[in-house]
Order: sequence, then C-alpha cells, then structure tokens
Amino acid sequence: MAKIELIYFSCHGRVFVIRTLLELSGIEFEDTRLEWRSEKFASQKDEFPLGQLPVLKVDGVSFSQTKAIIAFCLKQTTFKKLKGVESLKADMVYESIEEAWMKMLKPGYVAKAAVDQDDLTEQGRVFYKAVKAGAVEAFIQIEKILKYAHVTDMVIGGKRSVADLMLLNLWIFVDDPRVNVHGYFKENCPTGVKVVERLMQDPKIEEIVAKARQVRFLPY
Ligand SMILES: N[C@@H](CCC(=O)N[C@@H](CS)C(=O)NCC(=O)O)C(=O)O
Repeated sequence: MAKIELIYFSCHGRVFVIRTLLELSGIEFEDTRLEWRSEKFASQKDEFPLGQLPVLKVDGVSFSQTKAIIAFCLKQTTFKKLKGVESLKADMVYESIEEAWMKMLKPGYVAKAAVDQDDLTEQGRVFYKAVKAGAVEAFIQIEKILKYAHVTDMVIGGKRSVADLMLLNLWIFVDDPRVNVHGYFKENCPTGVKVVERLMQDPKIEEIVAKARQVRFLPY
C-alpha cells in the first residue's frame, strides 16, 4: 500500500469527502493540517504543485486538484464498484450538488473580497450573510436532481457513492454554527436529509460526523 499524506488547512473546506473516504475504508494516511494564513503554509506554498491545498502526497510525490484526489482515494476504498450508468448517475448527482454549493458560496467570496483583508471578523460576517441568502435556492436545486434521479435514501441503491458523501458534506456545512442553515436544508431538501439519515445509521459515519462537528468548516 502506498504511503499517503493529505495536506490541507485545519478545517473541512474542500476535504471532508476525502478524509471520510479514507477513514471509512480504514486507509492509513497522514492528516497534515496547516493553519490558514500561517507562516508554515506560506513557507511551503511554492512546493505545492499549484501553490494551493489540498495536496495529496503518494509515496512522497505531490498531487493537487480536489476532484482528482477524490477519484484516486475512491479507487483505494472498499466501496462497491459502480456499473456504467450507476457511475454516470452518481457523477451527475455529485456534480449538481457541487455546482449548487459553489453557486451558494460565490456571493460570499465576492462580499468577503470587498472588505478589509485583515479584518477576519468582518470577512466572516459578510461572507455568511451572502451565503445564507443563496441557501434556499441551492437546496431546491439539489432536491430537484435527487428527485429526478429517483433517490430515496441512497443515490445508488445498495452502493454507497461519493454523491452520498457529498450530501453528508453539505449536512456538516449547513450545521456549522457560522453557516446555520440546517432548517432551510431540512425544509427544501428532504431527500438529501433521508440520504444523510441512512448514512448515519452506520456507527462509523456517526463517529466521523461527531468528530467533524468539532472542526470549523471554513477558516473565516
Ligand atoms: N482547483 C483547486 C483549488 C484549490 C484551492 O482553491 N485551494 C484554496 C483553499 S480551498 C487555497 O489553497 N487557498 C490558499 C491560497 O490560494 O493561497 C482544487 O479543486 O483543489
């Protein structure tokens, strides 16, 4: 088995799904967490392929890009392999969730960029205000694709997929005290809630979620 190191910031950000994939399959990995805007990150930045995180080191070789890292980690897991159309459906749902989530975050990044870069409190305030404003629209969109895909409580019946974990990722996000839109999620994405409830029946996932709640989702 290759030696794996995941390098990211000390928050969930882009890597909740990656850490969960590895933990669920009992894959040993070094979970290196750097502080946001820290000297340590700044001093290592130029060594990362694109100067950004996450980076996955496999036997000492660094790789970037979240999606590529997820695809690699998925291949290392004990998840049942998806057949052609199952894989197409899971990818469609995953991409739709990611797209809706990014659309929800974007006004937050725009608002955050317009305020004093040293004032993290104000950055957080404007960021979460803008994100909350787009939450309902995002959850309606996600529910729409789940319904289209005839999801009841698993994106692909009988086979856990990254699309299920993306919904769990969203569940952790909406429940972060700074985001605090779980009410909107429950109301507008009931199928997503059912998928999360099904996942939570697994004690390993319950444990991962309990641990995840102790960590902030984003650094600001
Ligand atoms: N396309 C990359 C984007 C990575 C990215 O934007 N990373 C951010 C954190 S989420 C980062 O490292 N920001 C710090 C910096 O750019 O200095 C991916 O999907 O992994």
